[in-house]
Amino acid sequence: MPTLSATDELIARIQRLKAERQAVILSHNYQIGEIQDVADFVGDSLELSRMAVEMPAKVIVFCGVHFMAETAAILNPDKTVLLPDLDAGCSMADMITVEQLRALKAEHPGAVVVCYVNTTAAIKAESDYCCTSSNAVRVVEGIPRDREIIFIPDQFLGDHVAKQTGRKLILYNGYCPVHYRIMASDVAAMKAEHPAAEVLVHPECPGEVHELADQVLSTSGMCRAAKASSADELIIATEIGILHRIEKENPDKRVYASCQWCDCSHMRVNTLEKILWSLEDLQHVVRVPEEIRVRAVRALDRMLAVAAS
Ligand code: CIZ
Ligand code: SF4
Repeated sequence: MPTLSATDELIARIQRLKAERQAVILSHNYQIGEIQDVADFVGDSLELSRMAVEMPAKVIVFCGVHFMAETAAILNPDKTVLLPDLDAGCSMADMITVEQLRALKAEHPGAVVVCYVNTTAAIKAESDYCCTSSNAVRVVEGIPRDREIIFIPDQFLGDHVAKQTGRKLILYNGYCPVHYRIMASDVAAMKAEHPAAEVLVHPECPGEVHELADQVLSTSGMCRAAKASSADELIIATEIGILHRIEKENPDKRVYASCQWCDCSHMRVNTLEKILWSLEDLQHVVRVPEEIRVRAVRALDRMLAVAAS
């Protein structure tokens, strides 16, 4: 009998325990390749939120960052949601506090608050709508034109949505430090080197990078566009974990990251070992206090009612 490698052994133990626990493993598109490969489903946060509701599991091992697991916990109070490492935070989500949002609301009484999914449960509880990068434009389009809109926390996604919808949004100055490192000059140099490549840019990138894009898309939008593209080469401007999926799904295309060092340290803390420990000890349970959950779920239900674009 052939001997199993340590990684194969680890994966076999994860699969056995997953069945025993009636668990599913959900992975964000930015997770390391071996986690994506062991997961039951890989997607963006809108798809993962939907899967967390639809999959008939008792336990959800959420391989992503804290706000994503929290979102799953808000939507599934009867399921156990586990985050393999509690250090998987999000620098953008940490950029706005409830006090800061309340101050903004006090400055603009009557404004509708749209929060990006990259926020804490407490911020979602103070918001009217939640959105992801794949449905932000549609969420804003669905709000009556005579209402003022506060859009938090990502200024670059907010600016993109304002341009796409022709709406004037009240923006906040949050941003993702990983996407902020993606430089327009680097993307321009790559385009010069690969003039036939299609350029796919995430809306969290700075505005000058959007201007160099063929399409500005969420991560799962990028995966769909990569498959549909007639180009042989793709330049991808987002967190580099996504290259694993795009390369796997498009073996005939050459895929270039616009920034080799744009990896998110929060996304990287999850490992196969930590998934196994998470299943063994049912750790770390992500819970949202009921008083916050019931308020946050309204904004999330409105997000789920709007399709991805
Ligand atoms: O919504 C998500 O999953 C995030 C954070 C990025 C994206 O565009 O998929
Ligand atoms: Fe947050 Fe940026 Fe990491 Fe996404 S890539 S989890 S927005 S810090």
